[in-house]
Formats: sequence, C-alpha cells, structure tokens
Amino acid sequence: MTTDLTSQAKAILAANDRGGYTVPTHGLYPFQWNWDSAFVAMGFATYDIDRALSELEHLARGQWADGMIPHIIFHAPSDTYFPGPEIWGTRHRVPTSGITQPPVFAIALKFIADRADPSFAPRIRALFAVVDAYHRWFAKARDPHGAGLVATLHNWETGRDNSPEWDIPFARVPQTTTTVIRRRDTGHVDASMRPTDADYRRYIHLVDLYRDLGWSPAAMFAAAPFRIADIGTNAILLAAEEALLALAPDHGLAGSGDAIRTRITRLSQGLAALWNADKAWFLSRDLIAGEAIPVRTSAGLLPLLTGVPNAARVGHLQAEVAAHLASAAFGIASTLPGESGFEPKRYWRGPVWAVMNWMIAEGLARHRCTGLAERIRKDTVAAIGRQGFGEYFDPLTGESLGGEAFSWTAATYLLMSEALA
Ligand code: 9WN
Repeated sequence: MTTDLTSQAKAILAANDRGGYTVPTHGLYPFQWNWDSAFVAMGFATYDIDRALSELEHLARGQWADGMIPHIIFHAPSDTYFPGPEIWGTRHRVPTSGITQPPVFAIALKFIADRADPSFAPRIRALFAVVDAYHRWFAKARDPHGAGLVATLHNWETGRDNSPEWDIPFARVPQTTTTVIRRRDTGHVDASMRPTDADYRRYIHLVDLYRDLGWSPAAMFAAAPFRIADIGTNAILLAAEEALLALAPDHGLAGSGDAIRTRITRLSQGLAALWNADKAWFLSRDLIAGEAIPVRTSAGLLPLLTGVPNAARVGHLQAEVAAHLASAAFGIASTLPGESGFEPKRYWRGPVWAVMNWMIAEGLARHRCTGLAERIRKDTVAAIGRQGFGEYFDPLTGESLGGEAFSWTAATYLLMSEALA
C-alpha cells in the first residue's frame, strides 16, 4: 500500500531531479553530491531501476582518469553554494570538486543489481568497472604504504563535516586563506545549525593548499596537515568492497575477484585495529599524531556493516545502542550525548541523520540484531512522519533542522518503510 508519506518522498526526489541526477535539496546544495546520490539511487531502486542506475551513471561522469569520484559534480551552474567550481580549479571536463566522499556507490550498485531484471545487466557491468576503478584509487592514492586504512585529507571527505572528532586534528590547520570566503549556507539555514566561520577558514585553507598542489594525490598525501583514518570512510569502503565482490561473478571482468579479496583482507585488518579498548568503541585515528581520536560517534557503529566486529564486540555495541535508544526516540545521535563537543543542533556535532540510522540498522541486521534494527527503522520513519523530510533531527527533541525536502532523507524513508513492510 502506498502511503501519503511514500508519495511525498517520491515527490521530493522528483522535485530535486535535475534531469537524471538529484540535488540534495533546492538552494542549499544545488549540485550532485557523491554519497547523497548513492543513497538516492537505492531509494529510486524501490520503484524505478532505470532512474536508480541513471543517478549512478551521472556520478560516473564526474570520475577522474585516476578513478577518483569527486564529492561534488557541478553538472550545471548555480550561484547559491560556496565553494563553487571556480574555487576548486580542477580540470575535469564536467567541473568537479577535488576531493571525494564515503564510497557508498558499490553498496548502492549491489542493492540495485539485486532487484534488476537481466535487461539492465550491461549498465550494471559498466558501473562495476567504474566503481572497481574508484576502489583501486582509494587503495593506491590513500593507502600508498599498504597500511590497511585509507586516509582522508579533508573533513568534507568524511561527510561528517564538523564532527568533534576533527577538532583535535584541526588544531594544526591554519585559518589563513587566499580564497575570499563568501558563505552561502548561512543564507539558507540558521548559523547556529552550521559549522562556524573559524571551521570554514580551515576547510578553505585545505582547498587552497590542495589546489595549489594541482590536486596531485601524492603531493596532497605528503603535504596534508589534516590526515586521518576516518572510521566511517574505512567501514563504508570495506562494506563496499564486500558488495563489489558479491557482484563480481555476474558483473565483473574475469579475475576481478582476486584483487578485491586482497583489498578486503588488508582493510579488515586495518579496521579491526580501530577498535579502542579504553572507549570500547571503534574510533577514527589521527594519522599525523598517530593517536586514536577519543570521541564516540554514530560512525563508530558502521563497522557493523562488515564482518570485522567479533561476537563480543557486536554484543557490546548492541547493548550500547539499546541503552542509547532507551532515552532517544529518533535513532542514533551523530555525536553521542555526553561526549565532549556534543551540540544537539549543530550539524554533525549531535543531530541524528537518517542515512546514518539506515546504515546502522543494516549493520545490526547483518549481525542478526534484528529487533534493534527494526526499532531504529521504526523510530526514523516515525520521526520523518512527525517532522517531515528535513536534513537532520535534534537528538533530544526530534525537531527537524537544516535544509528541507531533503533527497537522502526521502530515500531513507523509502528504504526503511519498505524494510518494515
Ligand atoms: C559539503 C550534501 C552534503 C552531504 C554532507 C553534509 C553537507 C557539504 C556542505 O552536505 O556537506 O560537502 O557544504 O555542508 O555534511 O554529508 O553530503 O547533502
């Protein structure tokens, strides 16, 4: 049965459609974003496989020759977002940013392939090649010494832009910029829900630095004052490699499985090492200081998407999630209340994000914690039902915050309500 909310979710995706790809929301984010589009593709796949594949195919148009898929693809001009293509100064034929985002792409491709009839096989095979090159880029450009963890060189690459996790590594990033900062986000959304001006000066300092290095992966890796092993990116990449391996027999080139298996073994070892006994949580790591970043975030639950957590750790995380949900009706806060730096309304410092809830529920379900997974899905769907399809939610009150009519919130609603049906 199609509910009103299902129709509303589909209407949001239709309204944010710019001709085969989707913007995250009108005005605030007027281009195509990497991980947003992967979630959106899965949302579309619940009712339109052709459109789901088109979303990923448009992302693929932004792929660089070395395999990198940028975090923003500027398919068409807009002056409602900063920093636009002129600030990035990249040289791709479709203008793009110069950094990436968590690689949900292969997870989306598998989700689509599992529901697609054989007539879509050629398109899936072409996208397999795209995402295989993307994963090889991660291994080569971001783990050049084969440590088993990929490095993130800009906080925007984590997708959790102003998480308190980055406060410590950001202490070594200067606030000087050659680019004049003209923020547009605070014209769309109240400044109290957004990163601060000091944050933005550091974000743009990094953009200036990497642009001056010609976006060369080796030069960026060597010069980066911000180099971290993000728990979210590494967990998602491993889950994505597992999805790619599952696709390989039907959609990959002959022999592609062996290289994927090698990457999976290496990443599994790296991810396992991000478990921190003191905090009893999976933590991001500052690769310059060589230290764990002691902040518990919802991203620390994403290793549940993979086979890495053993039974004891799954049991522990399950108990922690259950305790959290006992006092929270909207799913998992991005930064856990009680952690230093927690702010319930400021973006990734506390608010609940529907896509994080989706991944955590998938991870719990993978480890047979089906009751908890269902609870998170029900709470998320109910929060959207009460407050609409906003960008994120206050973890204490459930109030919808940030941008409105958000594509990935709509997609998450479609995915979760289907799983609950
Ligand atoms: C920078 C689009 C993106 C999401 C990110 C979210 C936010 C951009 C911004 O919006 O980041 O990439 O300008 O704030 O943090 O996760 O992909 O929805």
